[in-house]
Amino acid sequence: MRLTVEQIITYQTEGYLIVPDVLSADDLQPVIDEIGREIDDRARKLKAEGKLQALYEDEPFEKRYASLYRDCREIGRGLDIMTYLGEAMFRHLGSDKLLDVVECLLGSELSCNPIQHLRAKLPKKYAGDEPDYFQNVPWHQDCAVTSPDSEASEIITFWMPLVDATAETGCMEVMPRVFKQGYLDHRAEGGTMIDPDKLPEAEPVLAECTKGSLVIMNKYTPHRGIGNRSDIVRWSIDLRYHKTGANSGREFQPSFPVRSASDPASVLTDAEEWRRLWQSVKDEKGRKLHRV
Ligand SMILES: O=C(O)CCC(=O)C(=O)O
Ligand SMILES: [Fe+2]
Repeated sequence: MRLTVEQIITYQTEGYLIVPDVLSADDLQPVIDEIGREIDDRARKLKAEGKLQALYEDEPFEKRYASLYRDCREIGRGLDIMTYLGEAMFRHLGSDKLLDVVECLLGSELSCNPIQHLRAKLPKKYAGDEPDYFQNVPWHQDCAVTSPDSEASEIITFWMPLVDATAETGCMEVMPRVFKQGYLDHRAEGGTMIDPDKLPEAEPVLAECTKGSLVIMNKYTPHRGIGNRSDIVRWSIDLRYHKTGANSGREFQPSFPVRSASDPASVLTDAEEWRRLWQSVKDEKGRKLHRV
């Protein structure tokens, strides 16, 4: 799928764009299955250690993790793309359907940015007494999690849910057009967030997004995740892409070419190599990732 000129203009003027039905259920299934296996492995390990009693094996992907988390929060410790490093996820990062859309905004020399996350937003009733920001990301701009030397780079966020993201399950909320103001001051308490005194007065828009659709955002677009009032986990993946050669905002983490018209052989197709790249920076724990 290619973006229409109207969609590109909307993205460029509003600072965000919802693109329906980019990926099919079949496209996402290998990723979902792989996450399911990772959750299963973690659950069995915790059970063997006596930290979990029930495995909830009969519960579907949308529910099982919530039951496990309610019983043992350790199930979620460090659960992210760069920790479990799955083959299906690697294929997803470079999938043609996704990159055809990315190419419409960034051209044909594309790299996958290392700022990429798998998120499992839990229904409120399963998260217990946790602080709100554990599940709901407060108002921020994604540039706040990049280093300032990447200011000149266009780093675009591609957010995609693995279940329908609605006002009930906890979709994102965005502030249209505000990206034109550039970087707003952030503070670090309670999650990286725009300084409440500097929060623009723009009318926010709910970015509801079905499974298979995308929310695309400019790195200066303020956005937040709203609470999950449903019974299911709001699973989502957020990826970022930039033009190959641009500063990624995380130069000490691995970026890699996913598409190149000029040098197709430069594209990373070996999941093992991708794993090695991440494993080689794992020792850098504790390094400052956010601007504030
Ligand atoms: O998934 C969410 O609720 C927030 C995600 C987010 O801030 C992002 O993808 O940049
Ligand atoms: Fe964000």
